[in-house]
Amino acid sequence: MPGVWINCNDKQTEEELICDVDGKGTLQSTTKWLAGEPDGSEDENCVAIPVTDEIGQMSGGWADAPCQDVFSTICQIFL
Ligand SMILES: [Ca+2]
Repeated sequence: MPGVWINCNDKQTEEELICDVDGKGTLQSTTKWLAGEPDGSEDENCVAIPVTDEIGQMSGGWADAPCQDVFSTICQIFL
């Protein structure tokens, strides 16, 4: 699953999602998981937005993935 990182993880405590969008590491209260996600338990502790096709269209939701996967990172997104 290719994707882009959004700088959220549950490395410290499983299922406690910390998002470091402001450099402070805030516990995330709102999530946008895709259907069936998160599904990786302790093997997948970082959060990505999957890229759904070869032109880079994003799925719009989140999926957990192994933190060592090499993806690009979103720095800012306009909604
Ligand atoms: Ca996890």
